[in-house]
Amino acid sequence: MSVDTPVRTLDVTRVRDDFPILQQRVHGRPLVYLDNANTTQKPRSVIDAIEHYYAEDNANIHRSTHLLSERATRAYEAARVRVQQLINAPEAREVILTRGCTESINLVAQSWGRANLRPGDEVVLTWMEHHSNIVPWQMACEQTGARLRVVPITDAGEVELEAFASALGDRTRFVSIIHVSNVLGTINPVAEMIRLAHERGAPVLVDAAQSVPHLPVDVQALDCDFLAFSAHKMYGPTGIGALYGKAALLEAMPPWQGGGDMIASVSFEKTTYNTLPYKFEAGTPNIAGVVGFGAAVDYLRRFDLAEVARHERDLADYAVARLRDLRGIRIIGQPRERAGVVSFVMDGVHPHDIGTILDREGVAIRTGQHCAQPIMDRYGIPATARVSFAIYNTRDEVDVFIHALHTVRELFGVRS
Ligand code: 7TS
Repeated sequence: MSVDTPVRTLDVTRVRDDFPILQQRVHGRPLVYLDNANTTQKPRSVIDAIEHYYAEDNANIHRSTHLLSERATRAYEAARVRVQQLINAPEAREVILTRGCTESINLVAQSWGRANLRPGDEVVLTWMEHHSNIVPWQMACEQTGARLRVVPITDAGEVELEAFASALGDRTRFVSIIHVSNVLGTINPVAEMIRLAHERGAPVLVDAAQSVPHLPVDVQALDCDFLAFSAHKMYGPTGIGALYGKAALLEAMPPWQGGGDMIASVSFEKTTYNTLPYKFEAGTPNIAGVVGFGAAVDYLRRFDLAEVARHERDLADYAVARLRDLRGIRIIGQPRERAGVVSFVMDGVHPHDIGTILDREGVAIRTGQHCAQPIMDRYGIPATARVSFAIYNTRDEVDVFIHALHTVRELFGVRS
């Protein structure tokens, strides 16, 4: 599909037909898939694009002169342009294709971080980061003598701008913040946070793993310096993702992995590096994954992302309202700006037991710490149960989920 295909209105029944996996039953029940923050399902167009690539075009890219290699290279670079257009990056060379959000953040921490952080410098994060936006910075801090500065969150699960501003100071060298929390659902005011960080001269990375698939994200409007996200959370394949970076910053950064394709010339005395974006793409990449990523971007761009965001917010609000009707449920986080993510705990029942029983009812959710242990510590809980919505979910599915929670309560003898 061309990226110029007109935007289609969100007709969820039709959308569901695009996803073969949703048509099945699990444990004899229709599948209700509410684990989309973990990974989303894949539409037929993405599955077909990957199959077509292997059946028709498979070859290595950027290397050979034969036709298949030309086609593979074209498909790979066309996907980069689709990603560029999705996030409104000024140039395609500012989009580095990586293994995913985690690798994108590690790239910045190891390349920018090791080159620029000095003893005593501070890297500012929030308390609601995913481990993949904590640990890479801890590693860079260990290597350079810099340290983390963590902005607290409120009971509602929000970052207050005053708290954020007061964490910024003369020692702030870098800011790395989550756009949408994968646990609390909070949409952070990142544009304002970026403005405040820039006033201090600190570049900002936005962890957009949970925002790019669910709301309009425009890197020029945000003025972020880096943006990291994964294809598999936006209807694309696993093991692929992107890092956007402003060209001037990327140009100044050293490569972080060496190997084929990232060089201009190599001798035992001296190696010179390739231009952007290839400087950061060492070795044969996941070409089929990138092709699938491009198809996923095409799929997403068929819709008005503001409408998608409203749909998923509606499902979250509906789930919150229905959960509030149940006694013994505590919802973790009540942010005013919320995406389609709701975490909760139930008195007397461990989240893992909730997950197991819901699975028997055909309802797939995630339970545990969601790779965000500091949030669990913040709320004094070991784990949560979490529902997270995507474009194909419905209010009827929320009803099935709530009904299944009644089964959990009955099995555990929790009084209604
Ligand atoms: N950042 C955020 C905000 C995330 O939610 C995740 C994954 C990542 C980074 C890492 O993405 P990856 O594709 O590189 O692994 N979040 C989740 C989740 O909520 N449940 O499972 C994975």
